[in-house]
Amino acid sequence: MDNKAIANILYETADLLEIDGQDSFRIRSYRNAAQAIESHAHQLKDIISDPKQVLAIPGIGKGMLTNLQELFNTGKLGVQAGLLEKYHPSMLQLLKIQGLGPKTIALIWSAYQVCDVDGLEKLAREGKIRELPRMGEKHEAKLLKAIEDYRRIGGRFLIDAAEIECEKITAYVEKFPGIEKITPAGSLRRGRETVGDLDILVTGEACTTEEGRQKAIAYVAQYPPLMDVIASGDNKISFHVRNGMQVDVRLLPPESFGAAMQYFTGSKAHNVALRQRALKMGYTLNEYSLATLEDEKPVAGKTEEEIYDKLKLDYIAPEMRENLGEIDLAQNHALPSLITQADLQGDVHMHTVETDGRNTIQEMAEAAKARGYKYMAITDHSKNLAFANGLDDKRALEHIRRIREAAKTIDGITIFTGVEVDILAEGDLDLSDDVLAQMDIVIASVHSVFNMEAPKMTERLIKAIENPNVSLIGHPTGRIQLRRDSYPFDMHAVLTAAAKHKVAMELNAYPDRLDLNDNNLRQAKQHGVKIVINTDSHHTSHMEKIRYGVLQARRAWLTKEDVLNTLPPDKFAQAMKHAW
Ligand code: DGT
Ligand code: CA
Ligand code: CA
Ligand code: ZN
Repeated sequence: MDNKAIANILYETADLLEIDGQDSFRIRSYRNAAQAIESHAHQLKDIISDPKQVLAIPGIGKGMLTNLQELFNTGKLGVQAGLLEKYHPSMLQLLKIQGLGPKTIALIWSAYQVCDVDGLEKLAREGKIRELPRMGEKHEAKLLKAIEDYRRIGGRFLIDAAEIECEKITAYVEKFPGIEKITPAGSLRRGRETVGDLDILVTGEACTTEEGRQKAIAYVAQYPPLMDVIASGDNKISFHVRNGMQVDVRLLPPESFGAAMQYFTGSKAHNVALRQRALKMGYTLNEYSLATLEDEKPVAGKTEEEIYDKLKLDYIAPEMRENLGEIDLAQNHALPSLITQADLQGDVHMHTVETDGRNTIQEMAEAAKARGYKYMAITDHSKNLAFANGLDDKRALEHIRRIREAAKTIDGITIFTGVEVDILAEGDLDLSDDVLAQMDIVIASVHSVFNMEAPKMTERLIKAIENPNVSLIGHPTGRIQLRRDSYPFDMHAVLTAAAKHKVAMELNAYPDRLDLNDNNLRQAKQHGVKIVINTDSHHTSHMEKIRYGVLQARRAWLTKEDVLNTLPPDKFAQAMKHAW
């Protein structure tokens, strides 16, 4: 059990306690502990035998220590198990519906014993929600709208959540004897920003006979977080895990593994185009092999590479397989050389304890250096973000002085001074120009007043771009995945202005944001606008999220040349002053 898994159990317990109407102090203690463990530098499993070390973690007291010891000794948390027995696990699903809190869920449960989305919708349509205390027709209508939204985007998961689930299942399945390889396919392998269901492919000696596969499937069916089996067949099992995610596990003999990887990675559109090409060349292509049409003799199937090769195509990276022209490029040996994580030389959007971050300048710099970066930047918030304790002119100047001081004490990495300055409603910036002029990097972002007509929002963004101190626009569309849409604006006009003034656009790699997204990035490239991939880290542990940004950049076919933070430090610094 790693820290993330433990944190998830504690978060879930807190939600359940809240549904159960327990006192807020107790609930908070679980959330605080979850947060502390999630961001703790050491794995709890390595220190659990030493209570002193565990108690030294802020937010963990004696009671929580007992819980954690129980968790490690028995693999279960009694409190959580008890609550899950009392309430159905699908209640946790209801928490994902906008505006539906644990108190209301508990109220509905006590009145109607309903704890799933379908049941809830039925109650609302029958006018039964309005009859509850403190509820009315308005609440009921709002709930129906929220259920509708939930169904539209719900059921999809952020890429990091899908990845974590995939890792957990992999760790479980690989313990089965005779299983040699377990790989994600589907949208997760293509790096899509959200994932509908998980497709996991498994191969090895155990998958070569019907009997072996049945045994392996029976083992998968015992996966502890499994909630219900949707379907189970000769070489496949589909099930739900507790958070509602569907997982399809398929078992293939080694000679078919490449064909299955190709088929189940998709996308569907890419597969259809590829199969048509195969047919024209006298082959059939399915999840078992590429075979001749005439006598169905397999000519490829063990690896994806040999399939593409037999179809006279260069190997196409999974992120490009969306049938957007990649097959033609592969035929003409003209595929772009996609950016990789190793190309990145720095991460330049980071917050510290000075505003709403959790680590100091030194800690962030050391962490960036440990990742092998040549440079990084500290870019704390400006005063408009009062809840984040944003900087005014005076504090901003003091802060850059501190950043310069810190830079003197750390070798081997360039620390740029910077700020993430708010773009105010009229397009003015939240710090004075002569303060901004002293920064190496100025990220300008919208953090408030999202409800604006598109023309006004477009003007607002362009005004910020025209400020000569601005180096790049942070999370340019403002969307929060599965929660908040982009604010409306004219992307074409904004990108045109950005190209004219040589202001870069951020690809914010934080999985909830991924902003710009793959489509926007492609558009930015067409306009000649350069990209900076950043994590917007508020904690040293966030820096690894850079890879989700790289995946989106690859989905947009970006190369090293399109991304400014692949440049060496001096060239990058010039680029932040419009020299690119
Ligand atoms: P998702 O789960 O909605 O995020 O998206 P995918 O791409 O993972 O889609 P999924 O799970 O329905 O199917 C996995 C892959 O299997 C898909 O990318 C391509 C392949 N596939 C599924 N259905 C078909 C089909 O009808 N024809 C072909 N050629 N391939 C299919
Ligand atoms: Ca899928
Ligand atoms: Ca699937
Ligand atoms: Zn921001």
